[in-house]
Amino acid sequence: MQVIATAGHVDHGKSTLLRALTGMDPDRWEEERRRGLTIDLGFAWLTLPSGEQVAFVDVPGHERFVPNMLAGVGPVPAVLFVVAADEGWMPQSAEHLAVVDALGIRSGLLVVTRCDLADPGPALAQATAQIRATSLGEVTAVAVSAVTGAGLPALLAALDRLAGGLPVPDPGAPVRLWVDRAFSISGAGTVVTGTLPAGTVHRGDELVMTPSMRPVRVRSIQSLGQSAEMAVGVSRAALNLRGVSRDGLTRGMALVQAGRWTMTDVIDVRITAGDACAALRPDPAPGEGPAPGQDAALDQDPARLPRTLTLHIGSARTVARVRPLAGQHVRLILADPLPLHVGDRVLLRDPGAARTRPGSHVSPGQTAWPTVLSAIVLDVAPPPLARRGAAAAAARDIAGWPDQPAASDLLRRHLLLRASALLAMGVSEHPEPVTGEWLADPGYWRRLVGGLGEAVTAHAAREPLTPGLPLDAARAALRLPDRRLVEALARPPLRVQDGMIQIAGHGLAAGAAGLPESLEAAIRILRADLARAPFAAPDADRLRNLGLDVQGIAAAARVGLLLRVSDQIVLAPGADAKAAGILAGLQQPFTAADARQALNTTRRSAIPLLEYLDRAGITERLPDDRRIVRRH
Ligand SMILES: Nc1nc2c(ncn2[C@@H]2O[C@H](COP(=O)(O)OP(=O)(O)OP(=O)(O)O)[C@@H](O)[C@H]2O)c(=O)[nH]1
Ligand SMILES: [Mg+2]
Repeated sequence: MQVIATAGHVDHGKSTLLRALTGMDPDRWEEERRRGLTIDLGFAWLTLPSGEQVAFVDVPGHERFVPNMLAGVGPVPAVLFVVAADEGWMPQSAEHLAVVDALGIRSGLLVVTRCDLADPGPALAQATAQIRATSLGEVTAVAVSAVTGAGLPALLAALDRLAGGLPVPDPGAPVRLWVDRAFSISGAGTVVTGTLPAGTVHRGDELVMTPSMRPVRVRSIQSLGQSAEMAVGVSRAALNLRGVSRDGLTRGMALVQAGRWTMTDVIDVRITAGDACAALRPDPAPGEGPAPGQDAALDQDPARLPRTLTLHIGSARTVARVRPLAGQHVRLILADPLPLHVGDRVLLRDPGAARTRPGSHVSPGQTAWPTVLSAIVLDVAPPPLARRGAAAAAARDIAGWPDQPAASDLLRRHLLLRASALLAMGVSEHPEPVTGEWLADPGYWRRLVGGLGEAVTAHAAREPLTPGLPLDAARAALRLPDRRLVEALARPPLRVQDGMIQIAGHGLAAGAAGLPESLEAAIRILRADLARAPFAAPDADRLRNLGLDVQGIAAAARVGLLLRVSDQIVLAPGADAKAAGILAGLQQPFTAADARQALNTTRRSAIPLLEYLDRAGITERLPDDRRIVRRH
């Protein structure tokens, strides 16, 4: 199936053409039929000679109903651009073309209607010239009369060629069905209809309804009036929903696959260049200022954008407050959250422009007061702009990004992202997680590795009593959201043990602590002794033989390689905590002799160690000389 929307000025024959093609009346309302005017979206379909089915979304041409037109054309890949032979290019011809261009629609046909009333030549030439300059480019043009039937076979053939050449959307793409109608059928319950641009909805699927994110079950599917097991984008679909009442369901809501979209009300976008950019600048005096198509002024001064714009995507629209960043980049704060991906294209209109625009004449060949801007969503979860200069910095972040940002772009800005969050942003390809589902910017991760080493060393120097830096303290110091990231960062000589980051082995890697190599070597040997007997402090002879004098011991203690218990007594870092743990296992209070025995050491080592623990508040010496462990 293909879905094609009509476009064109009021009364140019869009609905009549669809009636002639399909035998169905797209004007559904009594009021529309009475007034001969399309107000809301209409739907009709046919099977082409090739067998391909085409669904049409018929839009109103009247300028008052442009928002309805936008809702209809928003999610479709192709248009039938209608111009009446007897009227030629008119204001809403230009406005609808600007919309099509802003949406980036690349496929379509030009249909010059009412050619029984006038020579189609001039209208055709005029329209072709206008269309050529847009995303549609060169299109096939067909002149028709709905009254005489002239040109209709040629139009059907052209539709077949168009339908056959349209890209086939990914059936596995995440589902986002923009609701354009919601109603209830007695006995069946709630039904929503919409255009599914890509992906697949099966009968029985569970989707969520934005913005409430309430889960709904697809009870049954109809497409083009027929029951169906599934709808595969691109298609028109009517979904009968379980678990939701008709109340509160409106156009602009979307049915989405859980976890595949980011509901957001703050986005960073790139305003794309084009004729439409001229619309949002004051009109230059004749003969000066940028010609249409030059967006130089916008490039330099996004502050000229109105403070608020209306944002359209799919069948949705909301008010967007504009916060200029720099250049073409702006932040939009949306009045209502929308399910968005990076790379999404949104359309921006100046609601004030409709009141001020000329409304009457358009000279041939001139692009009439384009009223829409197109923007590409670059970030659906941009960091807040807190500091002064943050706007310029934010623009610098995203200025070099492609229109379809990749994981590496987003990670450079966000530093850390969960793979699931990235998927909800619309990016499924990503580098290997650093742990669990955490993805990290490589440069940031390298800085973190260094940062953790510094934090652990500084901690060891500051608090030689503790055996290492607790994971949570490290997490806080590095401002990380998850302890597992700290564990993933620890690499030799750091290691994770007992919920702490410790310096592994007998000290830091050679030279890492910044001590003379001979001193570090001596310390390594000493630490090997202490690994075997943790509370047997080396005696004076041993220290002298190793060349460890008072200054050397002090230096080693400062960088956390040794624990200096007293002038004569040195142990390995962490010996104090280890001793506290052992002593806590004794019956409290305990004597110095009990402690010496439990620690399997000599009185010479045990007494200074106990006094050290007293000073550190780990043990407390009672008036009767016995001790209790206060904390460990
Ligand atoms: N003579 C003649 N009249 C036509 C032709 N096509 C449409 N009309 C008439 O033009 C008028 C407008 O036609 P519609 O089909 O309602 O136009 P529309 O583009 O759908 O208008 P909106 O939906 O309001 O924008 C009607 O009176 C039609 O009968 C045609 O090929 N020949
Ligand atoms: Mg109509």
